[in-house]
Amino acid sequence: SSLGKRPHQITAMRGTRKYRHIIDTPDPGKWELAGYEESLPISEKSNPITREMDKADPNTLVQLLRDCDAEIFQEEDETIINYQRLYSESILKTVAEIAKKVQLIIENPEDGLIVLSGCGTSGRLALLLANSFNRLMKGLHQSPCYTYIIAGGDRSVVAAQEAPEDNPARGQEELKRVCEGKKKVVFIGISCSLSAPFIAGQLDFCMKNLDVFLPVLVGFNPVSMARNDRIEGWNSTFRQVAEQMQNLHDSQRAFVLNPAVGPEGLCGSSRMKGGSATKILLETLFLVAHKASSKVEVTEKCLLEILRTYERAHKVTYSQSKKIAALVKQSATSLQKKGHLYLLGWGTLGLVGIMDAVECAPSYNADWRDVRGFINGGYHTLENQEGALTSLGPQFTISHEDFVKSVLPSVSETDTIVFLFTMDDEVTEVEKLVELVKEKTSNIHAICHATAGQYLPNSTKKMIPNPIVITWPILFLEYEGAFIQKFQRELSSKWILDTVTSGAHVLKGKVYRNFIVDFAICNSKHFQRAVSVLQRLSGHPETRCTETLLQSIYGEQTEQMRNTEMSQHIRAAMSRDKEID
Ligand code: S6P
Repeated sequence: SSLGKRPHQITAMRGTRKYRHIIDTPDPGKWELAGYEESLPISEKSNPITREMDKADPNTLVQLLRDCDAEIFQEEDETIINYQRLYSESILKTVAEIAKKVQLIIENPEDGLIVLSGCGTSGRLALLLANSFNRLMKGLHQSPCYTYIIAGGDRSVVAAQEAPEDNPARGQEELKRVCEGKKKVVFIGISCSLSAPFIAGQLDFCMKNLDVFLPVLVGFNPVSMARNDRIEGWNSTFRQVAEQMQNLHDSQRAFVLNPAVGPEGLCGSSRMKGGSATKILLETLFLVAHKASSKVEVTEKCLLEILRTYERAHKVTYSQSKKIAALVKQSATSLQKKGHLYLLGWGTLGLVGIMDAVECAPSYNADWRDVRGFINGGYHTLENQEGALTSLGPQFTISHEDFVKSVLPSVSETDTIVFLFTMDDEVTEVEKLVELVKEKTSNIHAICHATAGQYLPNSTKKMIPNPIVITWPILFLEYEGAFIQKFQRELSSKWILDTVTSGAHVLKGKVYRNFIVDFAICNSKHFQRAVSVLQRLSGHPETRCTETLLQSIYGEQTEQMRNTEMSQHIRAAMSRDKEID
């Protein structure tokens, strides 16, 4: 019945839009209606847009994911459930309030620290953002005051380690370690799905030490949808922690920053929209905090100006949809033929490539060698705290030299290589590497960012026949302008690569409707997701689906294992290679 009312609701909603949008933001999705997959948080719902993506061709796939990404910028619709969204007043107000607290740290860097923490993609983004803003500070001759924590340590930056996110005690230990001796700490805990125990532990610790810590929770579900199952070895659930945080919100002793951005295009894949929204939200927040410290008042207008540049980036990026689709197709062909996809990036775009590559293993049960990312200068350019990790094994080799030495000799015509760079990088270096790769495969692609007036040299064009060249307008802004431009390029590359890696796996047959049906169960979130996917596909109740999953993990011994801890199920699942397919 509520569906029947949709046309009116859409008209009403159009009338209430507050901002002139840069992209055509979609009308509210069916997922916003009461009753749509009611028991699931937004981050785990299946997006109605991509319901039939498993049957889509590359062009359609790109359009569908483009529309899902556009939901990030959609406004709240008071006629439906009233989720707060990126542009909602409540969110803008919270961003401004947190920015003021961050500003205090920026102005007193000796005693203070801003800590960004996350698991998986959220942890990699913590590294990327902390480094960006430290660089911004150094450029202003200020002492850098950002740092990051990633569950599992730096090795998780370049290789997926999904298990450490289940450990709240480790989260606390890490937090205590990085904050030692600091008098004021703004702690930003990122958990897109409001679920990671590692982050719950840290927020809990902050709330017990409010004299030093200001905890901020960033994610994309309402608090009432935060995960509520027992955390092993811990006495509260994520939801309880989030509720406590919410209670401290009004007195500004803690903040929850959680706009809804809609379900992921691929069910539960929070690396995609969740990751992009994290980047948009936090970069905006820190940028205004830095502006404020140079005496520019933080106003809603100033926040909106920055947010709009990201909305513009969406439009600019997806104006290349045809070429992106060609890259999706080529990458899928490589993966289908048991070939590889290699992403060779310069500067922070190298990290964006690594981020996308690393997630293919846990997301699609892919081999870590299937999709790999490399960065010029390796760990030196990555600027991670623990320095070079190359000695840990081949999975940890990430420089272009490593690629040339240990991967290139076996590259063949079945492999696809993507170069990721900006026209401000040393294009001659790019050409040198293309020259080497060309001897092995003709499947050479590029994502290249230019500023209006910059053109790719003819010599490069000859080597890379059909590059995706994204030309950005010149931003006549003060010092921060250059950073905004860099952030846009990173996000644009992320959007393209998310689409390429996800699209390629969809075409490879890893997805049924928009459910990933072949993924590795490496943590409790994956276990629950597996049960929930089984439920939605079979229509059977939760208990029966849990039973089926346990059977597929333990085979004969299911009976004895039924009452053991979740961590045991995960260990057992990880020692098998087949889970729910
Ligand atoms: C999701 C990705 C994961 C998540 C990680 C943290 O696509 O595979 O690595 O980033 O599980 O998730 P969250 O919801 O706590 O940010």
